[in-house]
Amino acid sequence: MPKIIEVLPDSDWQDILSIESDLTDEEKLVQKTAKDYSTNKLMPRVKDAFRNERFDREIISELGALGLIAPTIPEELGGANLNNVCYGLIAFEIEKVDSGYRSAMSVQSSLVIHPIYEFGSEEQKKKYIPKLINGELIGCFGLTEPNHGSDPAGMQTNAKKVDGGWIINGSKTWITNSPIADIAIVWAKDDDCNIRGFLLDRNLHDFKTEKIEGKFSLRTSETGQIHFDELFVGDDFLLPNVVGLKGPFSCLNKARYGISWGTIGAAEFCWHTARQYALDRKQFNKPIASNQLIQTDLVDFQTQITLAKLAVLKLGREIDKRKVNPAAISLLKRNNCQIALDIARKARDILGGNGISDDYHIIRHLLNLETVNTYEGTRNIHTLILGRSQTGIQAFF
Ligand code: TGC
Ligand code: FAD
Repeated sequence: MPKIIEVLPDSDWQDILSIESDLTDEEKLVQKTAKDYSTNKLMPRVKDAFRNERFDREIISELGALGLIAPTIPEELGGANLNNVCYGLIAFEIEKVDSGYRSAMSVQSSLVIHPIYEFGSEEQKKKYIPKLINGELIGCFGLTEPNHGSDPAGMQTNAKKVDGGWIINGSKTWITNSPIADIAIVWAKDDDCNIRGFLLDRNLHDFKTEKIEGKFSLRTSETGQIHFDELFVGDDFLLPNVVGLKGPFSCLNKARYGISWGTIGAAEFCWHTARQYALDRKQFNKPIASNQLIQTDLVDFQTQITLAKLAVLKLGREIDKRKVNPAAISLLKRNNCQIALDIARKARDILGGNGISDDYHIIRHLLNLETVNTYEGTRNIHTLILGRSQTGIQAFF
């Protein structure tokens, strides 16, 4: 008689719902490539980079050489033609090391290459995408302004149509990679108040970027401002195939999806580290893991992470079918950022005093996740997007 249920061992605690078995061989291989790179090349650098508030530029070239940038782009433009689940698994493995490194990969893939691919001319695609994919060029995405963060519709950056091109005036702030970017995708309002996208090339366009110093979060990532003062941009540098906020928002769909995977990578690192610490650390003559209060936290971590991973895998499969309600992306961006932040916070407690030392990495994840919960739409904004989606009533203003 065959057994009705095969009983699996407790050694499967890390993947208690066998989520890995739902991945294809190709997806497993991509995940392994990203994991090996992150473990062997990113982890040894991260402590020093975070302490010194430094992004190592060559990381983009290394990611490019391994095919880990914009993996969903077709081969003729230099991409690996992989699915969105592969993209998510890459974000998961990189953010297990550091959210700042995942940010660099996300911005390059979803916010720079994706808009050129979706909205650019054939010339723009051929000229820029292969070099962005192999990491020869680095890009940034300018939507947020000093007076317009959650509400980009109010942006003040203006693009005035003139003979042969456009004159751009204004400024952007909190822009990942702007100080080191060769290319900037910039969103500006034309004289009819329509939002237009521009591809600016540092070799041809004199835009100024200024690094924002003193961040206590995402310190391995360069963040800066961008200033445009009567900047002339030829017609060839307009992204011709989109008008309106759906341009930047459709890029954000892809990036927010990546964040939903990445934050679970950071949370998983904190969970595994806290579990091992709780097994090794003895107080009152026994491992702290033998206390019910500590086990409750570890089980809550396991539950939240398992459910979040399952959900984001389902979301990836839906995106691969090219059918998704953006509110579903908001649901997981909002949920997964919050649970990762909560897990990092509690995991830090489990490590006691050591929890605040960067030798154990949890405090760095906790500080990083403060940014991840804010950028690409704050928790409040995703709450209001979801509230509008289920009631039909917008409550932004
Ligand atoms: P709303 O009226 O809702 O929409 C205006 C137009 O946009 C379309 N749309 C979307 N299209 C595709 N995907 C989506 N998710 C879309 N959401 C809206 C919509 O259909 C409409 O199109 P049309 O043709 O009718 O004009 O616009 P609203 O002004 O009411 O928007 C409200 C709100 C709050 C949802 C929106 O402003 C918002 O999402 N705010 C958050 C801002 C944000 O996320 N900023 C992110 C900046 S980039 C960043 O943080 C990068 S960090 C990178 C890193 O380091 O990893
Ligand atoms: P605000 O919009 O001023 O919000 C402040 C607070 O008010 C938040 O808690 C918000 O939830 C709340 N709030 C606002 N409106 C409402 C409302 N209607 N109802 C309830 N609560 C509300 N942007 C880019 O364009 N490109 C980038 O590459 C980029 N990288 C970033 C990197 C870092 C490290 C950081 C910190 C930010 C980055 N951003 C980037 C900007 C980011 O997207 C914005 O910070 C974010 O969208 C929030 O905007 P804000 O900071 O202006 O906050």
